[in-house]
Amino acid sequence: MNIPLQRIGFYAALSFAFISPAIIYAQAAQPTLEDARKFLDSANADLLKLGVAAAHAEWTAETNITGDTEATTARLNEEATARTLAITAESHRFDHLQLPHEMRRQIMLLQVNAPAAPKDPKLLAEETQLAAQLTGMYGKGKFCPTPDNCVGIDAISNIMAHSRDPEELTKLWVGWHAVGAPMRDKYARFMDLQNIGARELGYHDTGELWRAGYDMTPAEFSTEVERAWKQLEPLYRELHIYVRRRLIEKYGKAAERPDGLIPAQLLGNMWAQEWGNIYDIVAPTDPKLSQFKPVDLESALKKQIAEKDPAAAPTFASGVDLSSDKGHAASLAAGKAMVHYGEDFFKSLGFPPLPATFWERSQFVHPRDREVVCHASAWDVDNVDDLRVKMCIEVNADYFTTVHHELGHNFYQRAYNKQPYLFRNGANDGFHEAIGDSIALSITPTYLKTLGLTDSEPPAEADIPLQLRTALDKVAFLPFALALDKWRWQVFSGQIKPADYNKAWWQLRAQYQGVAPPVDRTEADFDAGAKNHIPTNVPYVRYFLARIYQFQFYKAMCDASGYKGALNRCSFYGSKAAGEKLAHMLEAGQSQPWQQTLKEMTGTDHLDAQPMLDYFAPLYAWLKDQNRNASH
Ligand code: X8Z
Ligand code: ZN
Repeated sequence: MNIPLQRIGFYAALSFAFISPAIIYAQAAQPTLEDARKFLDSANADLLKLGVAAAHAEWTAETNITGDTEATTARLNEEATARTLAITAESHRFDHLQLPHEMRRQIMLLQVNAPAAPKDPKLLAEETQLAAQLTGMYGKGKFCPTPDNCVGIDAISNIMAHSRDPEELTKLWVGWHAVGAPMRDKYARFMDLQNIGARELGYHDTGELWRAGYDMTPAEFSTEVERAWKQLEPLYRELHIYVRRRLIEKYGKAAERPDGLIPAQLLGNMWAQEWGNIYDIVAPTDPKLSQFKPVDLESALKKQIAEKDPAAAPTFASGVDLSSDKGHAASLAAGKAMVHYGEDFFKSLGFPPLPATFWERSQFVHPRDREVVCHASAWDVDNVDDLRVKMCIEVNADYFTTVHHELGHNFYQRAYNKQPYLFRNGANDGFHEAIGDSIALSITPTYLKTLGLTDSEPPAEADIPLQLRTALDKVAFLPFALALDKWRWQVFSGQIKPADYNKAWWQLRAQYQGVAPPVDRTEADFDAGAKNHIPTNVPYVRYFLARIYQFQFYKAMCDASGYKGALNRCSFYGSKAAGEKLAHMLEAGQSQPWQQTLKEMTGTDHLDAQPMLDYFAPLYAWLKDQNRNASH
């Protein structure tokens, strides 16, 4: 769903409705409480109904990219957006009416979640077509080293995670980034059209509209984000200095730049957003620490899945053609087995199992016969219980986390399904992104031992290797998320012009992340377009918030479970008390300001990096020590 703000990584149905003539007629007179009630009842009912229709089209398009599915999605979104805009405009009738706070909140949410799209039907149609095209272009993106050998982003990501050949990494990086270039002009126009819509809604630009959805002013929100980053930046800096040095030790000149930046292709991930895949390169060398290796989750999962499920076993056997019927069935069984680990965690907290339809309707692996959007997402197609994931699962550590992440969305969606439609959403979008991750933080060695995925439970001295492995994913991500949306906010505000898209992209990535592209880039490239959330127009600062919230939630659930030790060793698996706490937060949806929901969950009413800093405190001290010693 490509309607700005409504289009989120997991599926949330569109907000739109039509206004009944009776209500329009009533407009002439001073509206009453009864008018407002009728308006909201009708809005909630219509939004739900039309949202479901749009969701079916969107699901079909993303699991089968063709010109036809793309056109149908664009048309449905166009219709949906037009109606959403109409109902949003209509809601202003009640701006000055005294209303019970629940009704006032629904109206407020309608207004701040309005789509950034022009009223002019021609321009609106153009915008929705561009949105669908850009999504399709990314989904179909491939790198073809030779004409008969093309690879998609999942296969490339797999190679980048494991390859230690700088030339191969550069080739893959450059090859994939070519998907961005053809998007550039379409993207520039798409941004202009959204801004026309945002201005019609009374905002300076779409970035400001996006930042208006946090129960505070857009300016206050920017200040909050900056404050949290300042809390965490010193930790990131130490990590960056340490990792850069170890990469230079490994790769020599290929990793060493005089400007102190790290070449982005060397960090184990196409966007250098999470660095856990290069743990082996940066692992502590001190034998007291190096003897404790974090669990090799990929091998452990493959072994256990093959043992438990004979149907999945051929996935890991050599010589099995995974595109054969047998091979494909095995991949599917392995994908489902991965999802069962995640479901099992939620069940252990007291949540009911996923519905049977989840297992029938989800896309767990890449289908053999068509193009699909592989980027993981979680859906609730009927906004009640038609939960699904859409992924191209492979058995590895990254997907193990992603499975928990996506199920976090699904369990949230189901938990708030008793709320009025306008409240069926995360407390804010950062909450939605944080739920599954806060569960995945419980994947400790103790938990893995419970599951039989490891037989050793390392001692306290092993915390540094493990913390480093976790920080490479969790901490390294923060400035990436920030740079991405700073870029987009500046594009929306006009501070970055299309002629400077790429220059500004790399300036921000250098400034926040301290990374550089492997080869010189020009304005013939459009590197932002090679990251899913740019062409699919999904706001990204939500993931920055989520990285921080997840430690707040995790600590709250650890406390509820009665756990007393060091935070990073806590697993609340099996704790009904933690589950109750979580369920209470999820059920509230967006029915109250997120600050209140957070306070009920954690005792704090603001984004707070402290639990994350506490979690990584031993690592921070260790990194400073390493960096100090190295500079002597
Ligand atoms: O897009 C996602 C999820 C779906 S909401 C798979 N994530 C971000 C990304 O991949 O860039 C999760 C972490 C950050
Ligand atoms: Zn997500």
